Amino acid sequence: MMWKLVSCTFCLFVSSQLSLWSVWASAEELEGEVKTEVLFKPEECTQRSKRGDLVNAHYDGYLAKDGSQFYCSRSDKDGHPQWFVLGVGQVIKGLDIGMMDMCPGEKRKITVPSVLAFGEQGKGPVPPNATVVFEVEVFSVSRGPRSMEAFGKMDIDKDKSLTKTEVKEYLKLGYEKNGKPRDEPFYEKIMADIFRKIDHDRDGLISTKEYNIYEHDEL
Ligand SMILES: [Ca+2]
Ligand SMILES: [Ca+2]
Repeated sequence: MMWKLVSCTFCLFVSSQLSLWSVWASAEELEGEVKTEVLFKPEECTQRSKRGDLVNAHYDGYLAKDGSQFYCSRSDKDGHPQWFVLGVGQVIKGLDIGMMDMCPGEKRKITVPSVLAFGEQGKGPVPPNATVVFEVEVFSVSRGPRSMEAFGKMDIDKDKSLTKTEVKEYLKLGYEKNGKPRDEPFYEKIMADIFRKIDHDRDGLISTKEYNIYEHDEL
């Protein structure tokens, strides 16, 4: 099948997740099954992704009907892999489901029916009622950006709020521990993304309340 590039600028991420939250949540009630096919699985699997994990991944999106490509994170946003919290509606429902239980380094092909993707309306280059296919590659899986255990580790001065420096140090440690230290701009991009999503009152700090928004979830 010919994978034709249509657009790489289309962004799946929900910039204001809260307003669309109910849309994703209601999709749960509808019929539709996500199909996953493992394309590559590393021999060693240190950490499997689960709900609430911070995941770093590339994914390319295609329309199932003709294979045309509508999204590619490899060329969008300077080619940086995407960061998101798995299982909480930061990506389309089908990816939240289809990306569970993945190892760092694993690649999957995930087929998502429209009810768990862009629905009856479609979005941007995705037409109404379209089944979509994602080719996903996971780079890292970090446990519990939303676990209070992780919060405690990040909160170096124990004042129950996280500064950018505290979060950055935590991320750096994670990358260095995995033998993959990154440069400063890399961390800055991640920080901007994390604070945009979590620091709802925009005071430059992550409070326990902002952090713990998903506390009812099984983390
Ligand atoms: Ca602190
Ligand atoms: Ca805040």
